[in-house]
Amino acid sequence: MRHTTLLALLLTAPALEASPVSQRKDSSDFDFFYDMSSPPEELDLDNNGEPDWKSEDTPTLMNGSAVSDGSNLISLYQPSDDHSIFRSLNQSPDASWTIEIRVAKIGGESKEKGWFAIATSNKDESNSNTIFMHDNRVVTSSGDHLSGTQFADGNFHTIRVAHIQEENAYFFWVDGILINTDKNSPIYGDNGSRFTNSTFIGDYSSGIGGAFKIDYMALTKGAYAPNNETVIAKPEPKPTPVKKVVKETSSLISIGNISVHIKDSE
Ligand SMILES: [Ca+2]
Ligand SMILES: [Ca+2]
Repeated sequence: MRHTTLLALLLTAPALEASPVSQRKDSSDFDFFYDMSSPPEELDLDNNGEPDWKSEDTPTLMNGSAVSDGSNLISLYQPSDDHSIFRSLNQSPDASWTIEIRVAKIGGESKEKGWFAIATSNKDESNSNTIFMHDNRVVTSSGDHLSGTQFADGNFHTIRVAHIQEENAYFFWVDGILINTDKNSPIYGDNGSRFTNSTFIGDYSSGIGGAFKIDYMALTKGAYAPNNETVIAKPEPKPTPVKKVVKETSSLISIGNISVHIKDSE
């Protein structure tokens, strides 16, 4: 029997395209893990002689969590200085990385942008991205996700953000559930501004309110899905937003409609 036909078919068949987040990794295996048993702004896990994080308002550590009481204008961790742990991961627009944060809302009133957010931008990237936690939904540049879910129940919820090797392209999971349409459809950062090489975590703008506590923050190089991943079939995504470039100023940046003053690190 001749196998030429089969071989020809195999050679001409389109290759199945692997998802950019086909690989999985548990956050306990990430490169850097901050369990809030000691202040992250005092730790130097990458041994570069600089604190890995900074905090505009030093959070209170209680029972292994970092607590924000909701009274601070800018709360918790902002690696926007040259030596921060976040900047060790994102040295080009297409650098891939993953951040996972486990957080609970513990009181207060959510504001129009929710009670907790993670904003990120790679070095020299043309735009930035934010994921907002609301009491009953999650919001990204792609719209509302997991609507009707109770996120203000006092329990911990796990947010994972993965930047793949494509400028402005992200995948997100909340409590292990993929919020992208599928594993080949990135959500594109469309924040209307860029703040190259930085991330802002927590209550960093006047549009975010409420008290929360962070159980841990973990970061790693590479884009990974969580081990406990759930992928739910969803309707077709909205059209990909047009990427916009807005120049940043030296000391005042815009995140969406919100302006945030950035302090230089000491
Ligand atoms: Ca360091
Ligand atoms: Ca902890």
